[in-house]
Amino acid sequence: MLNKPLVVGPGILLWHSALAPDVQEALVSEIFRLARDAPFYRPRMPVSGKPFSVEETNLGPLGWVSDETGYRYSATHPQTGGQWPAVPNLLCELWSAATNYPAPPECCLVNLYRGTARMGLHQDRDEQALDAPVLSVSLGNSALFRIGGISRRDPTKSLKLDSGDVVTFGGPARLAYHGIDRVMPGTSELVPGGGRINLTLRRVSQPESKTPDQGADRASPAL
Ligand code: MD6
Ligand code: FE
Repeated sequence: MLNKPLVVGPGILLWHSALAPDVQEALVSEIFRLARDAPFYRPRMPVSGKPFSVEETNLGPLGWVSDETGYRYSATHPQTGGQWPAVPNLLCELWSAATNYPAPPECCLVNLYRGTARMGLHQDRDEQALDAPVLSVSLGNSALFRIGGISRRDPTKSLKLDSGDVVTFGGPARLAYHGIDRVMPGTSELVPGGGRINLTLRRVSQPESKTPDQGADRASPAL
């Protein structure tokens, strides 16, 4: 399913054009179809309640949501109160091929960038399973992705992400700061109405251990 990735930095892997154009097209139409059940909405910043410039929805048993009370995972859509649609099989297979993680993703956050939407520098750290990488899929217009280190003040580098690109953040990069500086208008015709879609897949909870040994290991890590 995947070729050899480019190592962008420690723990950061990039598969350029991992998804063929017909697969990208099918994925985008599937996302808009699923979004009829779980519509895109604008999350709000903790405390201030300022709306995000990005619109979001989720797929999977847990959705990542944000409002005045903070960031959290929720089994239900904040507006409809309904459960999130399931993660499409293709994405579960991609997760497994790219991360080798022994359990399926629990959250696929869908970010929709229209117009001048962007995403500030942040860490993905609301998950218990920090041993699992985060996997991101880019669809539609190209974007300038900024990646730093685990301190906000660490130096950053910029990476262009094109439609069909897949990135994983794991190990030393799992808590690296990152964000989207800018989406480049007119660089793709993939997303109806224009813009960019990013899918971010995550394992949220620590999987149940498969053997008593692994369980003992997690309960009392060797010191
Ligand atoms: C985006 N991506 O590409 C936003 N998070 O629109 C992310 O926030 C992200 O690309 C964790 C790991 C990879 C990512
Ligand atoms: Fe992120």
